[in-house]
Amino acid sequence: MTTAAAVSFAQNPIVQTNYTTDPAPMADGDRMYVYTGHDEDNANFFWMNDWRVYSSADMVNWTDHGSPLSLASFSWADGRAWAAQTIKRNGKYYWYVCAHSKLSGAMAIGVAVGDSPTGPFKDAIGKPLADGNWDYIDPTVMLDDDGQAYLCWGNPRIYFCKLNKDMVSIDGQVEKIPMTAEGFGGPTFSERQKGVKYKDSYVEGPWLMKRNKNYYLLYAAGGVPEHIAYSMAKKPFGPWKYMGEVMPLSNTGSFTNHCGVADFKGHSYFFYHTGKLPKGGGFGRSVAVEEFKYNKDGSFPIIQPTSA
Ligand code: FUB
Repeated sequence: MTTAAAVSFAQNPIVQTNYTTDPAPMADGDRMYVYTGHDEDNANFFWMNDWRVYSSADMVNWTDHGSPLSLASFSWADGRAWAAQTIKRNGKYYWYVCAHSKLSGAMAIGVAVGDSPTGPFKDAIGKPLADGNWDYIDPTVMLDDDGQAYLCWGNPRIYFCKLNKDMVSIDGQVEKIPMTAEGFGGPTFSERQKGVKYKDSYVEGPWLMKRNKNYYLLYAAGGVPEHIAYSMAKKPFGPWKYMGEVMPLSNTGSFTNHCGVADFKGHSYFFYHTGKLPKGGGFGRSVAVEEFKYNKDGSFPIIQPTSA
């Protein structure tokens, strides 16, 4: 019989010493790691230069592992160290990032590799995995039970591809997921292009995951400010069914939100960001976490942010 760890609550925001953004949790061994972006002090835009790592054995006390990955790690990158996610395969850790590309002058998706969850990390291939579009942001990665890995990203549409077993090359074509109202809430992508006001639909920050036999895509939705919504599918590439809100709009002090979900020691955790540190806000964000339980049918409950 597995005994679940005692329920414990971190103080939110979980990091009080830096502005941290776009959390991507990864449970590995006895620790929960969280890979974050990093807002600069007194920023007036997402002028971000590096990514950071934190870990905890109890979800209360967090160790700061510093910044093992930055724009300087990628010869092709010159700005906007935006959202990222790390995954383990065959003892190696692959950290998928997005950043502004000096090759294309637009945004690009890259990948770094390391032998430990805290690095050191280096650019795995010396060039972007995908480059050249302003909406090439916010990569999320998932390793399926059959060994097939998938990568998707994008704002305001979702690009989707298979990864080869090496985790650093794309297998086949990059596809665009159909942004239907059935899949992602309304209005559709083409309606939005014509100026129809955002309501529930996908914006950015996808988080692709599998639990039991269900595939989930959580994402920032709705426009400005963002809430978190999700869709479910029976296959990793859909068709997706819009399921509704996970974290509704509330007074978090940040007009963006960005989530990551992971199980750890028998508990389920939802990470997100707010503007709740002193002098924080839309460009001074901070990672927070809430424990939750899935509904019996596998759907997500409504998760409210810590109010104070
Ligand atoms: O942190 C920069 C950008 O803000 C991310 O890429 C988006 O998801 C939003 O959180």
